[in-house]
Amino acid sequence: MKSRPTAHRFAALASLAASFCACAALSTPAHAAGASAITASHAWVRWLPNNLPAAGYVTLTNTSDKNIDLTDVASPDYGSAMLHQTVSNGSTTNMIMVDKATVPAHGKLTIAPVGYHIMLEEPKRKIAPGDTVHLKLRFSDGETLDTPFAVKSPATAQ
Ligand SMILES: [Cu+2]
Repeated sequence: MKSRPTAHRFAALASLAASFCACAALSTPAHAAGASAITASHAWVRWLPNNLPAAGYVTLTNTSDKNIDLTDVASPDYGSAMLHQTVSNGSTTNMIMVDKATVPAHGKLTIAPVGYHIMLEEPKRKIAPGDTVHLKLRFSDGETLDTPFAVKSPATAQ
């Protein structure tokens, strides 16, 4: 994950996020061949105007009998892609950077509004609702999923 905390709207969390991200960057993903245990569905991006960060959402299904972590996200369409989690502390809601999210064995991880999201910043081209962007999702078993995400405006997104 590429850390660009200064570009983030929630600057108060930047130093915390940066320290989390440094740990994640040091871990080297293993590369293993084999059948794909993870499948992605309902992949979409909530686009926002005025260069505000976009958010990627996806449902990940694990057909294996072991927990598998989503450990990294990258995109040819954005300069920065980070896994974030929305957390509520009583009356306030913030988001923090996380270095992994677990897809349980024979289960699903739903990356959806209110829970996790993939924060997307620094678009490398003009991206608008109706476009398709690609995210590379890397997992703890060495698998990488190159996944198309449908770009939607907030008005049409569910
Ligand atoms: Cu975020």
